[in-house]
Amino acid sequence: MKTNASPFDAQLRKLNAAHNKLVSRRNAIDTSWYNGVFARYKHPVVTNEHAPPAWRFDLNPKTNPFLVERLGINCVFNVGAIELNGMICLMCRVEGNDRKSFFAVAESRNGIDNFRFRDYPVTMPETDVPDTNVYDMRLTLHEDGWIYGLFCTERKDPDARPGDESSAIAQCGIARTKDLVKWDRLPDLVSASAQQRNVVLHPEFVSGQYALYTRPQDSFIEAGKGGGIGFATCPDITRAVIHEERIVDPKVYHTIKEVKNGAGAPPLKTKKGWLHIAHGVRNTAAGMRYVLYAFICDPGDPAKVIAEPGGFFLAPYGEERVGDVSNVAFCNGAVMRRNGDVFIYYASSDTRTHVATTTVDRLLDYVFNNPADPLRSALCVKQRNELISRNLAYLRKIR
Ligand code: M1P
Repeated sequence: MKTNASPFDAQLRKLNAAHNKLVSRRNAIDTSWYNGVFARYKHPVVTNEHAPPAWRFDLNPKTNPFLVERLGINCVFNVGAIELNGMICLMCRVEGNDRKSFFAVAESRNGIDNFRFRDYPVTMPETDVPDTNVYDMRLTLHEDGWIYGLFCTERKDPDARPGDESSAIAQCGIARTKDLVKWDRLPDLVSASAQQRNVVLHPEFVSGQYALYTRPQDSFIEAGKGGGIGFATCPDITRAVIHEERIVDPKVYHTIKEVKNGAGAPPLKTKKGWLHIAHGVRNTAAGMRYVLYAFICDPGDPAKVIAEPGGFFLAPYGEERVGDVSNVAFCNGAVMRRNGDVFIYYASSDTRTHVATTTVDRLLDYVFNNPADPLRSALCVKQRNELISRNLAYLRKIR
């Protein structure tokens, strides 16, 4: 049938149809993957293409006769996550074509597909020192009743030499809300560390204080001396000052976290302890490789690691390996439902966001029963031989 639609209208219809199709698409478990710990899914849950056309195009033919994309979206990754009013809400790091990131909430009822952005991104108030870039928010529903968003605020290094347009200072921004819409910005975290990224607020008071997992760093990229996931407390989150940052999970030579590591999602409260999904980084000839790993802290002492399986929990797989920053898996948000289902949101290669689903029982089995890294090849062979011997003996017995 012939229509009289203008090229503008026809193109806009195409854009809207493609967007609707994408945000309504069902997701399904990727059955090509199995490790008994978590399920992967066929499709990412949020991508740059999930951004509504109204965020990218001027939709008025008078002011945009060629329907040109005015403000492109490059990628959507590193999401905080929370369950609110029956919806799984992701606090997305949305990066425009101009490289600046901002926050926007995408929500879904089942946590696996049909994520839709709210009409507007988050308007995050600034402190007296404007942020150049903000990213990687961790959402913590704290027992004080507020939802906190701790994120990285990045600004140009005031001491950068003339001509150096790359040196930056990363610090921890803090804001709080009740609804993810209206935010109160609090002063940035004050610590002795030159750089501070990947700071996570613990959901409960510890000895009457707010408790933070930190990542003290000497320089923007390298962890430098010491390094690892730190732990610190402060009495007042509205003027958060920390002094000692005790390293609770250090970086370790020749492991998946030998260059640096960082806390990920706020820890999940389980009957056996505080469960963490963190990230570890090692160097390779092709650049840094970021993977996720897991550990659990004492139920009564969230600064004491009681079990940590060796190796990675989740690494980039298939197409996840390639993106703006390839070979990166990164997690800063997970949701545990009342029934024990766990949704782990992770980004691949600083480009798109995926979900991995599991249950708290499987995660506890993983952290307590998968062996620790013995740190030397000979001991790794011994560890594997013991597994094989047990298996062969078992198989002989049941045949
Ligand atoms: O590019 C990989 C990640 O690099 C940084 O993480 P970290 O501070 O541990 O090095 C962050 O910029 C993160 O956003 C990014 O995904």
